[in-house]
Amino acid sequence: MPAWLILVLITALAGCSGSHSILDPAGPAARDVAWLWWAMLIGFGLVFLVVVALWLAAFRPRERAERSPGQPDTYDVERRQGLRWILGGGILLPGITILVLLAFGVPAGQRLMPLPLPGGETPRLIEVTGHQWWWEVRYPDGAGEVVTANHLVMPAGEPVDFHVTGADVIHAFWVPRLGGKIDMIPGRINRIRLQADRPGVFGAQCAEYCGVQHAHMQLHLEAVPPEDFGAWLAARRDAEPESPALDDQHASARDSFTANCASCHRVAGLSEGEIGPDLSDIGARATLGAGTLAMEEGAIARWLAEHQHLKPGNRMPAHDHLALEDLEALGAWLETLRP
Ligand code: HEC
Ligand SMILES: [Cu+2]
Repeated sequence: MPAWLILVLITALAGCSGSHSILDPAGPAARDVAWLWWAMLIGFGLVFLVVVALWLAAFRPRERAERSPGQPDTYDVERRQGLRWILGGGILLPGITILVLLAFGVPAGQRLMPLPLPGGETPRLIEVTGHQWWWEVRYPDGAGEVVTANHLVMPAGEPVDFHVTGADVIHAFWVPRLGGKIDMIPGRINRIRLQADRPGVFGAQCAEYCGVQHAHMQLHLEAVPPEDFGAWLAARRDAEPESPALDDQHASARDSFTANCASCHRVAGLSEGEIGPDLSDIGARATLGAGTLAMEEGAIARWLAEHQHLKPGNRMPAHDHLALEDLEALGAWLETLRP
């Protein structure tokens, strides 16, 4: 094989792995979808080759037999043959193909549906709401609801039901390696069941164009061992709203938050704003701005100062009226918010 061809193949196949690839399934539903994809690729590849072969054959110059008396008109014979090709290749073959696809596709779709489990138990429920341009994630739980944003943690090795909706326009919830996708429609709750075989981090992305920052609407999804999941949830449910021993700088940053930010953002025990993401555990998140920035020291301050450049048009107003030091202090205090 020539070197360039190997290079092209490697480059093309590189798209098949990675955090957003349906060809690298990590759960039962996604595995069905991947199988269906390969079956369709191979099946339709063969159909394509046959059609091209027939098409080339149709161009082949043919000798026309002279019509001799008593024999049927060659025109009639050819017409009857042509009709057979149309009925066979145009109606029968697609009909069979569609039936075969349905035989595989319907069970695959069934797996994504939140049907009753054989044991009668109900899977854990996670509610996800799409906003322009961020994800709200809620864990309804008898012991008290936990809310977070742009970061979804789920137990691995067991089915989880997702109830999704949209707050403003239509978004779509898609975790390529686990299965999906499903529309998030305002005023309506759609349901999908996903399962991660093993712990890991999986990319998720809004899959329905929802405005200028649609591309910056990523969700960091993490599957953890079930016992860690319980601890993750409990830490957030029972989080102390605030450490009483705030130093002066953090205390004044908190006051600035109450004055400038609290109307839009919730911080458990401090504010109840609902227009922007819940910030109660912002210091423990993986990203900022729905995947726009990686979380690291100083990242929140950078987001506060530059978010309209990093994610132009996002629904948080610029805070140009606050001094850079104030934004830095706000960022430093927000980084301490972790369970
Ligand atoms: C008018 C409402 C509004 C106000 C006021 C507001 N924000 Fe926001 N904020 C938002 C919205 C909406 C987003 C989501 C932006 C996006 O990612 O598209 C956001 C995002 C954020 C994020 C990133 C959150 C995440 O999950 O990645 C931080 C941090 C933040 N805001 C902090 C602040 C601070 C600090 C203030 C006060 C100085 C403030 N916000 C004032 C609406 C607001
Ligand atoms: Cu979108």
